[in-house]
Amino acid sequence: MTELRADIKCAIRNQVSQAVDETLITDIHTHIYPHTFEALLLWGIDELLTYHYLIAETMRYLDMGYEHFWALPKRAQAELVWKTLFIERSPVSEACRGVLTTLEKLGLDVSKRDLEAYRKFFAEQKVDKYIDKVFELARVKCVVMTNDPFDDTEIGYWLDSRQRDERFRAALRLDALLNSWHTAVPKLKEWGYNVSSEINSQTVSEVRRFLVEWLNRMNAVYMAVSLPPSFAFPEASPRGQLISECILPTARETGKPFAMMIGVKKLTNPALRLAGDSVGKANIDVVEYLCANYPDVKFLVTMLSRENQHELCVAARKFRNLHVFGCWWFLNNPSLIDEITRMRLELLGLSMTPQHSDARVLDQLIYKWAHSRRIIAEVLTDKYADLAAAGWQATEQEIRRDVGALFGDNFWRFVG
Ligand code: FIX
Ligand code: ZN
Repeated sequence: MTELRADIKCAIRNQVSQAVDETLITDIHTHIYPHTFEALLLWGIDELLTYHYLIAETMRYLDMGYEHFWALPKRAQAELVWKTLFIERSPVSEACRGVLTTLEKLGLDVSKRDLEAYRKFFAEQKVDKYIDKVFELARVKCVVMTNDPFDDTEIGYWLDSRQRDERFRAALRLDALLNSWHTAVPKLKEWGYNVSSEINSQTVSEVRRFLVEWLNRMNAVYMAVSLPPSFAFPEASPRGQLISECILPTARETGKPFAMMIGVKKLTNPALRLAGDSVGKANIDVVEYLCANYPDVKFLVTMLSRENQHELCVAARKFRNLHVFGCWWFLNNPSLIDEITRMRLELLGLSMTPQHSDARVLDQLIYKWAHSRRIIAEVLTDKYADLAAAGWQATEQEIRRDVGALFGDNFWRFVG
């Protein structure tokens, strides 16, 4: 194989960078909401600074009790994070860097390090126009939310038919149903579903009615759940029975994928609350079992452990009803996005969705996609340069086609 001339690689890099920068993205997993969901939509500098990733990083430096921190007003928490992670030390972590990228892309002077000036800018923003600005800066055309009918606040917005913004698509999140059945039962009963703790035929039928009714109410794109490293299936547990008798038949009946986000150890440090979750290697056999035994069900899968990534790619090579997505949470860092994206392109070609943002704060769309685009563009440049070195020159149109596939077309094609 001949060595590629530097000017050809440079031309490829320019074509790829332009395609990656200009292609509008479908962000297939986030925790953001339209402004009609009011306080559920988090945005602005104080929310950016109190992102749970940054709280975990801040508490590493403080002797302060966790409860003392949580008792502080949001602004005081943000000021403490700012002082600890940005002023007293250089903000080199990915989550810190993300705040700076966001401020810079919004046109604020990061060199001034002036938190009050940044607060003034956000205070001047009108939320509906600001959403437009963020989507435009992030070049995101659509996000899929995380929508939990078991959340006492969120359910009200759905029953009140508040979802009006087509840029925000719904995903029916089922952690309460599947991972906390004993708390789900009384709520389902209160809502008029004739269930009992025993998962008998009546309960199965009523849970399936609940699923279909909420998939329809939300016009949800998929059903989703986060699962521990110990996730097993089949399993003689409420979760095992509910997946087997309710989720999978509903996925088959409606054609809606079942998204499994596997490997999260919930509340390893409960005092950190949302920031207290950790990671563990899961058993890929479970993913392979589900894909093999339910070939007519579509599975969206992301795994939290770096050690699961290679075997997940291999599993996806075996099962076309398995769509791999994202560099989730603790994997959403430049060094790991690079490693995982290269692995996926080398093993799966373009048949996957390389990234989602998991944004919890609206403005994070700006940095999470700016950072990921840069890495994905670099990896794609190398791959197209490898092709060119063998004499295969991808055209600009072909590059744009491929990038569109990675940034949403594959997802929508898989979802159907
Ligand atoms: O289960 C999930 O959707 C996780 O992404 C979240 O629980 C987690 O807190 C997060 O936001 C990670 O980025
Ligand atoms: Zn998430």
